[in-house]
Amino acid sequence: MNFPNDPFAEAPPTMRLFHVPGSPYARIARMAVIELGLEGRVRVEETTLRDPASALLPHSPVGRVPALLLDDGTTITETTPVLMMLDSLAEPGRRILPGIEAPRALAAYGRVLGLIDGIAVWNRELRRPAEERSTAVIALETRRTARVADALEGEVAAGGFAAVDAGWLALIAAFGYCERRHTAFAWRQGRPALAALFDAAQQHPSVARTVPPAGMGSAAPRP
Ligand SMILES: N[C@@H](CCC(=O)N[C@@H](CS)C(=O)NCC(=O)O)C(=O)O
Repeated sequence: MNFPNDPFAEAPPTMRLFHVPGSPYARIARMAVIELGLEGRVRVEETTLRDPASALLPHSPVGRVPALLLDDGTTITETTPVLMMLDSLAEPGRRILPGIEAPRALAAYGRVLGLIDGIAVWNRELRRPAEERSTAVIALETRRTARVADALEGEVAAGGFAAVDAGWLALIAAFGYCERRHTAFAWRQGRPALAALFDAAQQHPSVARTVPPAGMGSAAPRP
């Protein structure tokens, strides 16, 4: 909210949200910045990963995105703590993380995060040279992913994920990643409700403005 004569009203954003365009986790945080109306306060900044010269490393030894660098030099890592911090900057009515008073929404969010974790492991395995891939890991994550996606199909068909909250953002980020960067998973097959929700969401500004680039790519810079 801006007040008359507020000296900070026009100040450039000072907090920095590190991301890479292909990351589904970072996309959740980027969408949250837009949904929460925080673009004037948080600068979304592309970084490199698995790179000793990454601009992120001086702020976070973990070297993963999303990472939110606060004005006092504190760096928040991991998607959920980042969302907690972003929520704290927004007007209460706009918050996106479900609280303990909404256990079903919280469960839904956690389930989608678990899905993304599975897809990330599966995708990482596929990016390894063929002779180094573990068929057991791929099989495990393929089964996990299908199982969770089937559960989500049922929930969406029953009217779930109707509100734009953390679970919704994570759901769109998860299947947006599958659509563009993990095409090994034919997630639409047999999941019409999920596909319809995903397609309708593409018009949403926070979704349309954060579509990941196509291709599996690599997080590391070229040597
Ligand atoms: N549990 C983390 C996962 C974040 C994550 O794995 N991000 C990936 C990009 S999708 C990353 O930064 N990878 C860099 C690396 O593995 O070194 C979260 O919830 O934010």
